[in-house]
Amino acid sequence: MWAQSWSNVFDLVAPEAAAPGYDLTEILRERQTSEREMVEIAEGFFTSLGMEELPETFWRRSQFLRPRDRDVVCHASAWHLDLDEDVRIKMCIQINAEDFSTIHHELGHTYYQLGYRELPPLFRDSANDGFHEALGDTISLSVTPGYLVDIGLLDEEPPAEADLSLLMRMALDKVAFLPFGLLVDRWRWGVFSGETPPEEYNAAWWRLREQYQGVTAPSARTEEDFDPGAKYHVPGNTPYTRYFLAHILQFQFHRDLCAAIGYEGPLHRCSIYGEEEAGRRLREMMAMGLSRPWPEALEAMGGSSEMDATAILDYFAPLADWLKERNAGRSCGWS
Ligand code: X8Z
Ligand code: ZN
Repeated sequence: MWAQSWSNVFDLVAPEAAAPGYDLTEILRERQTSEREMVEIAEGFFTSLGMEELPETFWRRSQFLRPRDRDVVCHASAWHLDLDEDVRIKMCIQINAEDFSTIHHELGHTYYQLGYRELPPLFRDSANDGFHEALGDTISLSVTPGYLVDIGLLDEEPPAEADLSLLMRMALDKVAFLPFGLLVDRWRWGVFSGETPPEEYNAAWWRLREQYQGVTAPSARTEEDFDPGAKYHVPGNTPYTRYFLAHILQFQFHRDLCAAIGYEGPLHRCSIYGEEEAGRRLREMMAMGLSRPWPEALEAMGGSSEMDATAILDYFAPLADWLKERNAGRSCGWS
C-alpha cells in the first residue's frame, strides 16, 4: 500500500536470463514449518553467534498467532517489559519468506534488549534508534542460500546464475525502501513545525511520495482523505527515520562483520552464521547499549566511526552493473 517494498513487481522486472533462485515461502509451506518453528530457527541463528537461548517466559508470553476471538494490532513489535529478562514479541505470523525475515528483525530487538540489560536503566537502549532497527535485519542478510543448505532448509545452493534474481529481490525490498524511509518523517516534521498547514496534510504527503518514490496516487485524492494515517507509525507516533538509518547501517554491519571473519567473496553470499568473531563484535556492541556515543558503538563493529552508505553499493554491485548495461541509452527517473 505504501510502496515501501517493491517485491511484488519482481515478475515484471526479473532478469530474464537469470536462473530463478529459490522460493522460501514454498519451502516453509512444503515442510509444514510451524510459526513457532520459524521463531526457533531464527533463535538458532542468534545462538550460533554465542548469544543465550531465549528465556522460557519469552515463549510463554509472546504472541505468534492472530487470536481467533478478538481484534488485535498485528503490526510486528518487540517488547522489553521490565527492562530485564521479560522480553516478548507480538506478531501474527504467516508462513512465508517475508514473515521469516520479520521474525529475525524482531529477535534483533529482543537480543539487543537482553544484551544491554545489565547496564543502568537509562542506558538500556541502542546506540541510536537506527541500531535497534538494524540488528535483526543484519542477521537476515546472512540468510543466504548457503546458510539455508547448512540448516537443511534447502537441498543444494542454486547456481551462481541465480545471484542476479536474488539480488533483484533483495533490492526491491531494501533499495526501494530508502525513499519511503526518508519521506515519512519529512512529512511528519513539516506537520509538527507548522510548515505544512492542516489543509495541506494529504497534498503534502503525495508531493513527497512523488518527489522521493516516484509514485502517484492510484485515484484522485483530496483533503477529505488522510492517507498518511493509514501507516501504522503515524498514528502510533513511532519515529520513522530509524528505519532509513537501519537500511544503511545493516549493510555496513554486514560488510564489517564479513570482513571480521575473513570473508573475501561477494557480500551477498556472505553469512556470519556460527561465526565466533562476528558474534563477539555484535555482543560487544549490544552490551554497550546507549552508554557510549553511537560512533563508538559503530567502531566496535568494524573500525570506522562514520556511517557509510557505500556498503549498499558494494552489496548490490553485480546488479548495478547489469542494470547499467540493461538501461544503456534509456533515460530513467521522473521529474
Ligand atoms: O515497523 C517495522 C517493524 C517493527 S519495528 C516490523 N518496520 C517498518 C515498517 O514495517 O514500516 C520494519 C521495516 C520498516
Ligand atoms: Zn523494528
